[in-house]
Amino acid sequence: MAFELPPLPYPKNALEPHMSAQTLDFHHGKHHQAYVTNLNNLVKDTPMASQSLEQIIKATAKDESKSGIFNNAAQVWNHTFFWNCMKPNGGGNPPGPLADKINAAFGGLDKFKEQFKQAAVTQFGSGWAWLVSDGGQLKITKTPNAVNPMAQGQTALLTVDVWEHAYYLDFQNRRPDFVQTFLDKLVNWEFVAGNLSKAA
Ligand code: MN3
Repeated sequence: MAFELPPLPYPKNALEPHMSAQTLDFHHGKHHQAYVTNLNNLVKDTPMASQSLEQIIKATAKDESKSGIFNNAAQVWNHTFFWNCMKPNGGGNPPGPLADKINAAFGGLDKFKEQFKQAAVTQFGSGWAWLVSDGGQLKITKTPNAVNPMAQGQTALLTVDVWEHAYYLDFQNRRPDFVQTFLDKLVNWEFVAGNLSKAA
């Protein structure tokens, strides 16, 4: 059973004006699709073809000789997760229990946003910024290229894609504006809270 590109969880124009249909057309329809196609080609006729993305990511994360498989499998997973981290009319305040955790870990939502944005803006080159649960502790991290928290034993709660293809059509070089818009207008806090409840 080959890996398939999951449909977006909302219509392509549903995140406008914050993320354009054109961006999602390329980012989901071309970039995400390419990772799916590459992964299928790389694992074809191997035992990995019948494994889950999670199994493949964990098995290849620390094996240099499998970096092609890791990069494509992780990018398939990361993008599906990223789409779910957003929703139309997103942003606003996290639900109560998650808000309490964020307050305890970062000193409030505004401070969390500052630190998350700082991680996203200072990831040099391509990569991702994350909110993770690390043994029950909330932490902000950033990773290069395809690397994701699963590879380091952490549970991903929220991510933003900071590869240029994620924002160039809408924001050109203004990554800080993209990340601020993501935090203020797009984050699906209910999805984040659901990830936290599964992690605990
Ligand atoms: Mn991307």
